[in-house]
Amino acid sequence: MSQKLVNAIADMREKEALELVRGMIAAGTEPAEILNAARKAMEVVGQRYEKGTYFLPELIMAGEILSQISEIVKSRMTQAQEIKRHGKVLIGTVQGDIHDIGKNIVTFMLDVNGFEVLDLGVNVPAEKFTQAIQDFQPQVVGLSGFLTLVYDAMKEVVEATKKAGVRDKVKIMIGGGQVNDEVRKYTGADAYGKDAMEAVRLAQGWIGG
Ligand code: B12
Repeated sequence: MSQKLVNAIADMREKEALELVRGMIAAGTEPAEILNAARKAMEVVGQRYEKGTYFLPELIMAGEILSQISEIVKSRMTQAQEIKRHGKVLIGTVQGDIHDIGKNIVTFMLDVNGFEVLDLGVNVPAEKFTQAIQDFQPQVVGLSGFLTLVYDAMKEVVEATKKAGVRDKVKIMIGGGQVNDEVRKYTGADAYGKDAMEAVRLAQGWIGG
């Protein structure tokens, strides 16, 4: 079932992919398994893009299919359980970058795992993060970025929190694309997470819950 879903997404068969997701949910499949299949499909899409068999329209289409899948999964999950909130996480894709599929999955997983999440969207300048830290008062800030070009923008956010005097009030985690521990050191963030579950574990470690 999961492999069928991976193929349907990777081959851009939107209607079939969404029907498969609905069927899997009805059959009681774990949301994590569905999201994992979606992630695998995005890897295939990325490889095809790198090989030159897919182009930007396919990337956009894949993004739209994935957003719809996460909407379906999310609506079923929130129906099924009353969520207790443990703490606040502020998240956004840093300035210069418009990739948001990975961030949206992280937001979704934090949300269903009991965190109140404020998502600032994409292409978010450093000042917008610091302003939101003051207004929303999160314990954790998540910075997403898929372009290697935007590591400087991540570093700028960390620097801006120091200038605004709020660096010691928040833990900062980064993730997306090729982000690794070297990037974390470069940016001055507290941790990096390779996927959405890691983001949840980090937030749980810092906030509890
Ligand atoms: C879909 C996609 C797009 C879509 C984005 C749609 C959208 N709404 O997001 C569109 C078509 C818009 C796009 C545009 C571009 N893209 Co693009 N895109 C991709 C693609 C195929 C998939 C990325 C994705 O969403 N993956 C799915 C998610 C689920 O991946 P994931 O990494 O598993 O996500 C997890 C982790 O990253 C982590 N995570 C994410 N954020 C965070 C945050 C925190 C705090 C934590 C802890 C964890 C975390 O959790 C996620 C969930 O588990 C990649 C190729 C690839 N193989 O990755 C290229 C890719 C990222 N794009 C690339 C490029 C170059 C571009 C463009 C510049 C192309 C162009 N010439 O215009 C533009 C960028 C414009 C801009 N300023 O941002 C390059 C980047 C190269 C580089 N090293 O910088 C890639 C790698 C493709 C390539 N090989 O060339 N793209």
